[in-house]
Amino acid sequence: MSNILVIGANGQLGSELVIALRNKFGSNHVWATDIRKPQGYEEQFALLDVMDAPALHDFVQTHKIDQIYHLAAMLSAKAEQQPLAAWELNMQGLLNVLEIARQHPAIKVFWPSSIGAFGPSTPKDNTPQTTVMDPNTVYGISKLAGERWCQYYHEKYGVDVRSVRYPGLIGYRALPGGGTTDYAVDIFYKAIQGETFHCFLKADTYLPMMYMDDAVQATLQIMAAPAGQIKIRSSYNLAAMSFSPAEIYAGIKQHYPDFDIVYEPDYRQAIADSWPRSIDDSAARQHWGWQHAYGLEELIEVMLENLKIKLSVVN
Ligand code: AKB
Repeated sequence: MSNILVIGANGQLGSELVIALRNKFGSNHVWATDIRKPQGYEEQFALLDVMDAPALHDFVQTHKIDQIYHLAAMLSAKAEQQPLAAWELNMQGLLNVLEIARQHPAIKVFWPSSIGAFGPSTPKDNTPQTTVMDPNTVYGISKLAGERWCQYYHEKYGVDVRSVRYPGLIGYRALPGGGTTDYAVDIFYKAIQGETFHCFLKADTYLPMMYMDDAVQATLQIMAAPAGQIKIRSSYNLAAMSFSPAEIYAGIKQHYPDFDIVYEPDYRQAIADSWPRSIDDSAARQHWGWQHAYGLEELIEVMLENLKIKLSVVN
């Protein structure tokens, strides 16, 4: 039985992935770690900073860890405000994890890349797995460099590292923080709370997106696949749907006819404009059987249903 370490477990993806990993492997085999304690009681939680390499090393040895999900990172919009801090966290954190995996060959690593690794010269529609990548955000540069490091550690040292390029992730359990695609989560809160939504992207800005359950399934699936099926050791394109603010607004408005939106694009528009509109993820589908379950309609249904419950509990 595996012993699993999730780094950055309090984040939007981490808080959902920990639940899924515990369902699969048993609670006492999954350590959730972060630099702050989560709200409420949490079993098998430890404070751990990925930047503290000796502490990370001790933790891995003490708990006989053989799978690491390294999710701690600064996202695209926030990273533009603190470029050097973002570079330090996003790069050194990954290198610390890869180094531990190099020293402990039994450890399998998951590390998320992103559509942010693409850039303005990348073909925007049905973006191929292998193509021009010229990211012009700090986040994107760190993701592209991270992909190269993953492939390097795999080829030079045999590290079993696996990665996907997530699109924007949308879930109801935890809020995202500091991303360019975060609007697509926030819009649901505003609709349910009866407020006008101020959208920081233009109405027609198409971006690749994914419901959180699909993202979690993809993560479990790529990590469970036999090593021979993982033919790409930088990072796999991954897709489910693409939509614009105008489209998701129209879908939500069918449930909340009085819901209003105003478009107030800010610096995040340039980030979104540098990213693909849609992604070709056929390699992930062929190599390890990836399939998504949620499109825009299903996403809207499941988000509204669950957020209504969540917000009525909170209020
Ligand atoms: C962001 O918007 O920064 C992230 C991402 C697409 O990687 N959600």
